[in-house]
Amino acid sequence: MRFFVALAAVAISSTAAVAQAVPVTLTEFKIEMGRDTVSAGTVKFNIKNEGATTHGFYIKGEGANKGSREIAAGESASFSLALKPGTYEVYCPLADLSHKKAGMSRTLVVVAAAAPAPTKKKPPTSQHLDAQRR
Ligand SMILES: [Cu+2]
Repeated sequence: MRFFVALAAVAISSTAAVAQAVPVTLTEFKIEMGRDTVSAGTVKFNIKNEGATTHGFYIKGEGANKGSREIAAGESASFSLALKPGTYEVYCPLADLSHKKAGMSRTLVVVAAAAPAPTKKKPPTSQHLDAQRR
């Protein structure tokens, strides 16, 4: 019986863990994001460089510290990472941060994921059982 309960819990948590996709477009010298607020959990950044020069995408904050490879003009890259609630800085790390200073900098806000619905039923206490028998 316990085995089945554990399986059900795994099924529920994997459904909830669907990665959220954030489309990102890089140009001179701007970062555009399809959304700038996401829920905590795994976030996948799909990055396209629509500019005329090489750019990159970096995210920093709340312990996260990760970036894409350098993305040549016209090319795309993507990466995923788990984010907890908080405020993150995203920017282009290239050219000694001169792209960032020129405007390739944004803020990404991660909000707490909605609390999962309670799934566990309290087992009836012996008192309840006694009451039902009467
Ligand atoms: Cu850049």
